[in-house]
Amino acid sequence: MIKLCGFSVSNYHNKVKLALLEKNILFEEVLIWPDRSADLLRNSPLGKIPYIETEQGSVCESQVILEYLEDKYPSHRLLPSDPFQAAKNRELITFLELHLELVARELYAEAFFGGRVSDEVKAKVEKLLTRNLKAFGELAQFSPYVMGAEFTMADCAAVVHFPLISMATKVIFARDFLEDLPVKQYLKIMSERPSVQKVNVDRKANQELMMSKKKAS
Ligand SMILES: N[C@@H](CCC(=O)N[C@@H](CS)C(=O)NCC(=O)O)C(=O)O
Repeated sequence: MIKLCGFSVSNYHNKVKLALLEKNILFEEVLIWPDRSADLLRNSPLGKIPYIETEQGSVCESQVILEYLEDKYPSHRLLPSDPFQAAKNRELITFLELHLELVARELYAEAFFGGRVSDEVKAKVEKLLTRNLKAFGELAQFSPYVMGAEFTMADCAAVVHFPLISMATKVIFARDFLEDLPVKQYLKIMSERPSVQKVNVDRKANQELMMSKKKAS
């Protein structure tokens, strides 16, 4: 059975978990903190989670894992079967991760972890996110899913990344940068899916565990 290794507060961990749940793949979850332990680095050389363990070995990087799952378990497809439409789906994922989430991630130290981010970095993030969100808005459909009438791989990414981008920009710039897109309505529809409900319940429990660990240390 596949083991999903990571922690449930992580958006990338939850992206993989959503794909596993939506594809009805049996899996076991193993709690791994990004503590740079020898065991973690052996499975994920950058010390990042999630990674999965399969009978053939481990695989890290959430998008690579999703592609592996799609190849290995072709039922309950998350990518359109038409190669062009599949490419358009991957295009959305690249925009979500490379051009939105990774840019917003620069804010997380101050937005979520009590650190400080320089004014220079904030200005750069504001400029890039403004430009990239406009471009993403040209591609996304929200009808009701990001790529149309079906839940796809792009939704596994969108559902987990939007809330963080929204929260981080609200904390740092006092404005939700996603407010011009129908993201609130989208997330409300998505929150009715059992897979999303499971991810949200597990995330809250993991958040509480993190807080209690922090208090104890
Ligand atoms: N590109 C990676 C990103 C994974 C990632 O950034 N994971 C974070 C948790 S959300 C992490 O492990 N951070 C610890 C670190 O970078 O040391 C993926 O898609 O899996």
